[in-house]
Amino acid sequence: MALIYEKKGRIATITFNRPEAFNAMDPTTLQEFSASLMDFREDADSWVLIVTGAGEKAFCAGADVKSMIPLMREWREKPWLMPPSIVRGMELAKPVIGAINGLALGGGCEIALACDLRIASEKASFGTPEVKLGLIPGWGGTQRLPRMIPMAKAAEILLTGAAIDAQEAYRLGLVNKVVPPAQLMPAAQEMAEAICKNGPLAVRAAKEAMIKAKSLSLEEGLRLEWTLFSNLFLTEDFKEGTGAFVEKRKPNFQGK
Ligand code: CO8
Repeated sequence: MALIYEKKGRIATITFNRPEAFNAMDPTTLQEFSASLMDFREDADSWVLIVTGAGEKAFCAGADVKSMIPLMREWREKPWLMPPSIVRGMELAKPVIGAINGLALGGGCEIALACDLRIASEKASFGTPEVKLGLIPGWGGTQRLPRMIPMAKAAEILLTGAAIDAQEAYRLGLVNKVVPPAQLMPAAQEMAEAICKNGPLAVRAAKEAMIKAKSLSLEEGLRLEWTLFSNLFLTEDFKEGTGAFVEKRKPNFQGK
């Protein structure tokens, strides 16, 4: 299996599983990735997604240069052949945690950047080597990176194609924490569980407000926040959360 998609309680996990090719994304993996994202999006019982790679060497070395890149070239001339864009698939209301276990290069780095939170193994590294292939990132790298780290560092990564290690990524604020390899999945799980304790509709509203803030004026953003805030008063989760606080018990959120 090029990709493993599992669900346990409220947490779903996608694992890129082509260790023989540094978990590079071939057409099958891309299709399975898109299908898993769509399933997670529609599944009312799955609240948080963790994305990781099999083994300790690679999270994902990007698009498979041998099988995927030629196909992408074909799609350029026949855009109707394009599968659902992974970028579109990752525009999820629900939170996504990247558990970056090793090399995250090209499209792999871009998938990591599209996650809301990133936990890196000490063995992780991040880079956009597309320029070495005569390409540029096509899954959001040129757009997300300069919005996430200082422009000079983004330019260094995007223009030289050289990767940065996990500690440098942490220093730049690109990852939330760096942990030893054995601690990676437990740390991602712990973060996912912490999120799952909260009202899921509130978590999604917070994510929406936060992401949209980047392309709105402060005035527009404050109005959006007020609309999302006001809408949450109408939810069962709001009644449950406030009721549980007053009754000094744990809330039992249903996402309604
Ligand atoms: N594609 C295909 N095969 C790969 C890839 C890849 N991206 N990465 C590694 N492999 C394969 C190698 O071909 C090799 O296979 P084989 O043993 O059959 O020859 C095997 O993995 C081991 O690789 P190396 O021998 O090169 O091992 P090293 O330890 O020397 O190096 C690296 C590992 C650093 C991962 C190196 O292989 C490398 O640089 N790989 C290419 C990484 C890269 O350039 N990624 C960017 C690809 S382009 C991209 O992602 C664009 C995304 C945007 C698309 C937008 C579409 C809409």
